[in-house]
Amino acid sequence: MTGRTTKSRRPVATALALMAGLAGSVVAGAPAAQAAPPGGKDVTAVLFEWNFKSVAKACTDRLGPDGYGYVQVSPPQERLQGDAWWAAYQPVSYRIDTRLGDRAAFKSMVDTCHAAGVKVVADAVINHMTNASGTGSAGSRFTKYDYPGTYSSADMDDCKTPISNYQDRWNVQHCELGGLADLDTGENYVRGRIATYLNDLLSLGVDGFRIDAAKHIPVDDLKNIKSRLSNPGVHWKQETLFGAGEPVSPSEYTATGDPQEFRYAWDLKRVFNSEKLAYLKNYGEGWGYMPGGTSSVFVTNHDTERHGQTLNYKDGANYTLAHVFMLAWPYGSPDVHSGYEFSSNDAGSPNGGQVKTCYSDGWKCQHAWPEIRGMVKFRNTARGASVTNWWDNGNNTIAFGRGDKAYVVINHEGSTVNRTFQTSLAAGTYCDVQSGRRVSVNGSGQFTASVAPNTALALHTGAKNC
Ligand code: ARE
Repeated sequence: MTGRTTKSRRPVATALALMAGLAGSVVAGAPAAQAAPPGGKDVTAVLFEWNFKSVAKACTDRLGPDGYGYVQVSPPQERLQGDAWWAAYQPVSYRIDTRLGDRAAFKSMVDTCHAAGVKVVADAVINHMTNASGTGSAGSRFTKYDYPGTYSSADMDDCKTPISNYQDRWNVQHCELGGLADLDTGENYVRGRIATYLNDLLSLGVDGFRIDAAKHIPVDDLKNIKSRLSNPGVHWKQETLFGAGEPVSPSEYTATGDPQEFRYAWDLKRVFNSEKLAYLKNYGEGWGYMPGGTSSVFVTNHDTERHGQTLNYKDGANYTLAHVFMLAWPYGSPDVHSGYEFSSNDAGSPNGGQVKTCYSDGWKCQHAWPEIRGMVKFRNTARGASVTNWWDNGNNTIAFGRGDKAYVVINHEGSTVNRTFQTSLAAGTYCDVQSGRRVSVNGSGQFTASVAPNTALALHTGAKNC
């Protein structure tokens, strides 16, 4: 694209109109500028099945410098043995010792990430234990329902059969998710034991949790557990899949923290694959989603990238541009999933979780993709600024500003768009963090640019020079 200053010689009336335009009327239906989770930098990089040593290096080399607020690590508690990624979701004990690293490696990672200005979210599997027997990743012998030193069969929930009816609250919250031994989180000992595990993680410096299978835990049980923490206000993101007509609603979980809004990711796939980006003008509460200020969002996660309900890394520009939109749009707190190539759904991460370098051994490093990482500081710079200056072509090219802080163009058409865009940015030269080229905004807040097919252009006041 070429950015050049257009000399505007317009009658006063138009200039006044332009001034109004400059003010950038807030776009009706767009979400209000959302509150951030603690710290003001609300983007989380989910380094899925990365070992802790590699996470620490990423914090120093990439996540801190790029402005990520959080890194999320895979479940650190003792798990089933074996490389399959889903072994992590079958706890054997709450000892921190897996293929990803032991307690010392975990603590070192937290300290290193903190030194890089990145907070740490731990994926916490507290709804259940295993659907197997054997020896765990830390050497603990166990059988289903009996986990010596952690739980006995007396601590398991009343229903010993798999969940069979998502229309039945009791079934969903007391039976076994996929046959996994369900903990009786209504019981005092279990609540205390879970709180002890989470407090142990907090003592190692953890700043937040992703509560796995949260909808299978009554919200009152989660409230009780959270009340027992050394930091009851800890960042608390909850995996709560929306289900039409289901009695357990994700919005119940705003009582304990940030529920994840899965519809955001499911609908993004549909819009980017087969509908019109122009429909995104009121994306968020305007589409019936939960309030953005307490919602966690993503383009994909480790389940949905395998099961097809969302876009995934195999979807090319649709996937990349969906991230550009998510990070530019003021709804929710975004997770950027960063995983690895997989040909089978069970395949565990390469090299035992060690990342020698991005883009090798199958590591995808989405968090480091230029189109994505450049939008993290865009988001941080635009925090608190509402959507302004929305424009679309009625189809798959959209553009919008974030007050006088930022402006983005997303061209999901098959042809180049070349036009003069109206922003609320101050005059000056900006770095397009998508292409690395300079763009000049004139005194009327306008710039002219060509944006190639399936690319974006993104300017913000924190990036003036490329
Ligand atoms: C499964 C079986 C085990 C078996 C294992 C290995 O349950 O018995 O031993 O496979 O063969 C992940 C995998 C599971 C795996 C599990 C444990 O995805 O296949 O177990 O690890 O190894 C529901 C829940 C939601 C859950 C999804 C998968 O509501 O919380 O199902 N997602 C989380 C994690 C998963 C993880 C688990 C939970 C378990 O993100 O990675 O499982 O810890 C409707 C409902 C949704 C429901 C959805 C699918 O849409 O509205 O709520 O999601 O159906 O059932």
